[in-house]
Amino acid sequence: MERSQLFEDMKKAIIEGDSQKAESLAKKSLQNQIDPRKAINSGFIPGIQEVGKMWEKGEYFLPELMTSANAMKSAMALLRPELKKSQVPTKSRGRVVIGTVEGDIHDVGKSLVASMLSANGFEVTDLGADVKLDKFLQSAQKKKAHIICLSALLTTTMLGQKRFIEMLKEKKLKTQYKILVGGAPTTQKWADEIEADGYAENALSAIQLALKVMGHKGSLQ
Ligand code: B12
Repeated sequence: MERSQLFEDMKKAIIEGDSQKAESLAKKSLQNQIDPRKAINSGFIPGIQEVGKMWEKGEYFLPELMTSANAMKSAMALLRPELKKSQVPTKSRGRVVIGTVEGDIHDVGKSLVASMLSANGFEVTDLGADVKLDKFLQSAQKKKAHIICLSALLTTTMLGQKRFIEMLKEKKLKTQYKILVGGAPTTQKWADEIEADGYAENALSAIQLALKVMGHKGSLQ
């Protein structure tokens, strides 16, 4: 099967919320030795993005959104271990605490960023979704993290990113960590406004950003 057709089918499986199909296509891409990052970026992500557009247009409702998100998760569950296998460097590149901020249950993008960071040599503590701001700080202190990644997918919850940075400033801890923000409604402008240390619009640029703030000159493996 042509790669472009495979990617098209992956997109379709997510749009149709067909978990079984998404899994079998993920398996097929691995059998055909397609880089899992390519399968995610060219097949599955365009699918979930299309679902977002259909929701905006009122063509899809919450149940469809959920079945599509589940199909995305099924595919990711198969591809995630392969991401790790393919490229772990031997030396740790830094410790990262990541989560989706409180009030927000979207975790697909955050989990993707976490998997890719870990595949690229970062030691990642994934706190999950709907994470209390205090918990980010407690975990960062416990793990002696270098980077804290805050994901937010809602215009309401992105304010949690701002509050977290304010909290660090109040506690005079802002300079101890590099704070990275991301998620669909966030932008570089927003990151500058709230004085985050960086913003990235997807998982690949998130790795580059993490390497940059850690002072690693090396590019992606
Ligand atoms: C799937 C989905 C859901 C699923 C989530 C399932 C799950 N377990 O994650 C379900 C059905 C549960 C859901 C629920 C809701 N959703 Co929803 N959802 C989506 C949808 C379609 C896709 C999100 C997704 O997974 N994208 C794919 C991933 C790969 O992309 P991503 O998350 O953006 O992540 C990438 C980058 O942003 C970046 N990134 C992400 N995090 C981070 C962090 C850092 C530090 C960095 C550097 C980078 C980074 O890298 C990632 C990988 O490339 C979006 C539409 C959209 N355009 O985003 C709406 C969307 C986010 N949802 C929306 C809404 C309104 C809701 C609900 C409020 C609906 C409701 N009425 O109940 C609830 C929210 C409940 C809550 N309290 O959180 C709106 C938000 C509108 C807004 N502006 O606030 C959106 C934009 C849809 C829309 N167009 O209206 N949703």
